[in-house]
Amino acid sequence: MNRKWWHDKVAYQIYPKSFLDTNGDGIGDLRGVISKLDYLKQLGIDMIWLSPVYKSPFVDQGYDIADYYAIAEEFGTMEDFDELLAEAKKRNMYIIMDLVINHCSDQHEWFQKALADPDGEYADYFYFRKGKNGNPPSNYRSYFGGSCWEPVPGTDKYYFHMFAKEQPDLNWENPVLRQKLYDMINWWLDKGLAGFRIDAIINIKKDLNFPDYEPDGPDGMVNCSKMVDSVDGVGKLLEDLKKHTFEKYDAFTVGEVFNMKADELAEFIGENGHFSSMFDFSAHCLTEGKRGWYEAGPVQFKDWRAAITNAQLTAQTCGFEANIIENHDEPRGVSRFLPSYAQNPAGTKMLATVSILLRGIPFIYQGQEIGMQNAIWNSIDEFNDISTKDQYRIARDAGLTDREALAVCNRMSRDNARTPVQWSDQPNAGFTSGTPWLKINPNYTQINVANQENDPSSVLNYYRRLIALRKSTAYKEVFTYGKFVPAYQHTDSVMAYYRETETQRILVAANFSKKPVTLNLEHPAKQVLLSNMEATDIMDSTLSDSLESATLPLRSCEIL
Ligand code: TEU
Ligand code: CA
Repeated sequence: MNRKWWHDKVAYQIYPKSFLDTNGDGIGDLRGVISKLDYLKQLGIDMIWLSPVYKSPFVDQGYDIADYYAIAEEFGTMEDFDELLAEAKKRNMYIIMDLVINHCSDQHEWFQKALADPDGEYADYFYFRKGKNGNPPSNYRSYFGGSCWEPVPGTDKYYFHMFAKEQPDLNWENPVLRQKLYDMINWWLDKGLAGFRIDAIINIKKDLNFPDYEPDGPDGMVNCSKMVDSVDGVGKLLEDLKKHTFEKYDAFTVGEVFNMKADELAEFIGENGHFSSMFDFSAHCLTEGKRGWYEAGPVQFKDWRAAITNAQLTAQTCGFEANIIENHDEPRGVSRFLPSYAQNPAGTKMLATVSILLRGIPFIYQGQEIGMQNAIWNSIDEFNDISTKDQYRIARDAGLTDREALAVCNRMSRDNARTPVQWSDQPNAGFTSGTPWLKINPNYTQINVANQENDPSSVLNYYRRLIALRKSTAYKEVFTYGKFVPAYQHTDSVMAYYRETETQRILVAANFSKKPVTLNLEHPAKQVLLSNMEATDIMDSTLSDSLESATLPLRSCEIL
């Protein structure tokens, strides 16, 4: 496998709106990001993914772009952005942006021109289609609820959108549009961007016949992902995209890809794949119901372990996946993947260890490094997220009471990840001097960066040690290129694996149960590199007594 500059990088996702506000309007901004570059550098971060900062009406928090060449006023100016690039460069850090090109905002000039002339050239930048017998052209349900088709005012046509109606899908069959997108991408790369995280990209290929499918819900509609599953040819589009843009710059790309066909991984991230990497969502998809997450139950440990193990084994046959615990679309990992008795600092460190040392590129989501958790939401009105409101509505329609539907939103809402970063125990968690745009998790008085800075045993300082270990001269090779080998999978509650090269073997072992567990070591251990437990830990003492240990006692994370 050819080595690439990004293989050994550790990345961090910033959701700018909730990161740090510097002018008191309650909205995080680019100056806030600039002011925390040293903090991120100290954490060990090499690469920053900025969720969208382009001009947008924010119907879907910036994933609805009105101008690909402009910075949202809320976040600052192009000068701020250029300064961010320069300051990152000074620190040897890379910036990647979000690339949202399956759709744009209905406020984008292209769409406005299309509406003004529904038979003109701009209408062909989108999918404008006539209805069928007074109905929309097909029976697809959009990801955010309701039909994928919205009437074009004053005509007998509809336009197509897989997300909100304010996010019309772009017509990738149109070469003029494609060239405009390529020019835009190259314009950003010329500025010095290191690459992109590519949004919802699998959706760009449509079946131009838009055939009806068997409904999957009482609304008579079918999830529009059904069309994505059924159509071929996305690969050709992706290859063309890469050839005209990323490839020329040796840019790093990480795809947000759901609904890929199982045997296509190598085509996506192999040696000459469409992307440098793509996110492994296999553990997150465990809670994906047919019509979204409203019907999903909690994640079972064994399913979680199997999902990650399988993803690792598959990925290492061809390339590098990007590993996450959470992102801006998912609830907080600590609240989701840890049993309630382990939702404490020791458990948080355990989850971090298992995830960060996997084979692939770790992406840490803002606040994860201090163990931020889901918030408690008391009413549906406290949420801002468009998809949460839709899932609540579907849940109510399906017969759940307000309390039950609210409970699901508490567990699964995307807003759990979007509450502002907890910087200190000062008012508004040090995020803003104004009124925060979204509620702050009241646990900020305990969980915050300032508290953890000075506590050597904090989650934050553990993350620093963990990342430093991964990147250390002695172990960088094994953690970057070492094989992933699952271990102790017969145990009920232990997630364990080796990372190995020809000369090194490292065991990562985590006990998710309430009881202590002792592993009979297959390979005697020589040294403990890192433990999520305190220094007095039984594990450390056992091993220092006899440098060749045959057993490994793992305490339960129930112990605080
Ligand atoms: O998310 C896309 C997404 O999460 C899914 O809807 C996915 O395409 C679908 O489940 C496939 O089965 C991205 C962003 O991360 C998210 O924040 C945006 O809201 C969305 O795209 C629209 O741009
Ligand atoms: Ca601000």
